[in-house]
Amino acid sequence: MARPKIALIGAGQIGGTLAHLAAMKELGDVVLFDIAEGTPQGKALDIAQSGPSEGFDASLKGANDYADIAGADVCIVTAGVPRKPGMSRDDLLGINLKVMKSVGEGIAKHAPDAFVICITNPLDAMVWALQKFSGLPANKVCGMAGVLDSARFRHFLSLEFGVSMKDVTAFVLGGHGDTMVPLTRYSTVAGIPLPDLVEMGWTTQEKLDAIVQRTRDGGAEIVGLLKTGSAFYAPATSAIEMAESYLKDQKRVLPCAAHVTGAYGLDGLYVGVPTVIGANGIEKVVDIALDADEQAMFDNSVNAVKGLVEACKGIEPSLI
Ligand code: A3D
Repeated sequence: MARPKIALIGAGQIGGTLAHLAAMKELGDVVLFDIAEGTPQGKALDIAQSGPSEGFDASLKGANDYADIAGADVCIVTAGVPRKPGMSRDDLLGINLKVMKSVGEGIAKHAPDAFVICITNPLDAMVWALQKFSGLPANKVCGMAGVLDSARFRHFLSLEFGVSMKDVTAFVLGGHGDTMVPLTRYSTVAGIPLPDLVEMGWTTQEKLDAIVQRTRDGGAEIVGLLKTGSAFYAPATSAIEMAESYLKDQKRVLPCAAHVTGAYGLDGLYVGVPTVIGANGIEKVVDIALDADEQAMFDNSVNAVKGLVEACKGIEPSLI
């Protein structure tokens, strides 16, 4: 059986890391696509030459022509522009929307059966636009944010409690941005919910609130440190987790920006929710009950996403 084909649209910081991870995990053969001539070719060659030491079997190719992504099983989209210090994700909307148009058309023409994972910011609006531009089924187009946001939350919680990250689970809902909703009562250490850990004296409510805020600001903290771009190692790892669940039909329960219709009272909006990812793409949206505070935070996040979607329609009337 032929190896799966993984097309990475955008061969920048995240794209290069995705290619390295996909090859090392032998998820399939990799095509790195970018408009910058030489960049995807150079990265593909460099990563391929790590193969003898790593011992992986995967081919890597760099491309500037969409024809090279033909028949891809998975497309991961990072094409566009990242943030610089002082910028919000939303500041990227106009420029990255144009990029989504060309990417959506390229995928529709050459890889219409792919499972598409968008990473380009502002995430929820860009994945919405990418699905519209590509015309692919909504269950085959999703966005990566929740896996990263919950990984950040899990990392900070493991530091606070002095326990392995493996035993910390975390639950983050809503849009990828300042309005994301980390749900503490669905986040646990070895199954013990965070509010119980406050009662047990493992931490205080104040410290927990500070961790929630640090999670919301997790991307900006790294932008401030790097100064020249945004996070790329953990974003790449998070998207690879989603791609692997699709390719191996693992049916992982992962939070991602999915097309939500019916659940959470939504009608066709892309927003971060828990999903099941398997061979049919987004196979299920897990609709959990929210209490009044959580619902208010979720509504606030949904409204922020809706505002960005409206802004996209204002710029690109074909999306209306
Ligand atoms: P960067 O290293 O600049 O790579 C972007 C690449 O896209 C560059 O190589 C460009 O040449 C290429 N590109 C630009 N326009 C096009 C086009 N029309 N077609 C094909 N390629 C093009 O950025 P990065 O890899 O650090 O980040 C990529 C995106 O991911 C940015 O929008 C970030 O804001 C976003 N991001 C999202 C998250 C989430 O959690 C959702 C996290 C981190 C970064």
